[in-house]
Amino acid sequence: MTKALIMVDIQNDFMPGGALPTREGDAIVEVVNRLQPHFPLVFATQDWHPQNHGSFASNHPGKTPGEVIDLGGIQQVLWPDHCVQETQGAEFHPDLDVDRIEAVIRKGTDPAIDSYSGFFDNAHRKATGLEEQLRSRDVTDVCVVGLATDYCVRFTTLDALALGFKVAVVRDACRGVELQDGDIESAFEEMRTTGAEIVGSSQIG
Ligand code: VGL
Ligand code: ZN
Repeated sequence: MTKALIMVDIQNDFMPGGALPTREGDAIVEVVNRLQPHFPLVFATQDWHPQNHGSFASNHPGKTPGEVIDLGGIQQVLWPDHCVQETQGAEFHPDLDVDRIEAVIRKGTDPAIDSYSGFFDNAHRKATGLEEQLRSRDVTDVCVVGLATDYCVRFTTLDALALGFKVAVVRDACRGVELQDGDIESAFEEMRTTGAEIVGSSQIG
């Protein structure tokens, strides 16, 4: 049995003041840094969009962030431009410890489809390589932390469960977008009823 920590999208644009902020997203950084030494393996995902990405409202004339469109046959929430490749907003938070990261999985690179999950695009057509990375190191248990609870943390967790990993999500090491009131709480509830254990950071180690 091997455990891995998966740090989801701990990037500047998801921090307060960023392009797509989560409330108090910066508060998770010290919690995540404290958790890292408790895991033999640490992975990170990075939202990494081209400027012409289909999830950006700016690429759909007349549309505004928060609206939902059909993008290649699936429902897509439109977002402000965020995590554009090679920009400062796409970089990890400057205080995040990155020295122990085994691999960074970049996602959302195809302009035609979004990728909330660290494992697959939103239509489950293409894998990112994270599953192979975990399997090749005999990982059986994953612990998910990061941003945003109601999007990328949620879909990464649901895919990890579907792939057969034992999954824990650290509540105080996650923050959400909360486009609608209650989105964060329903995300935790969905992850829990699907099979993830929702824990506090004090329960780790
Ligand atoms: C995310 C919305 C758009 C996330 C990424 O990291 O949760 N949310 N892109
Ligand atoms: Zn994105």
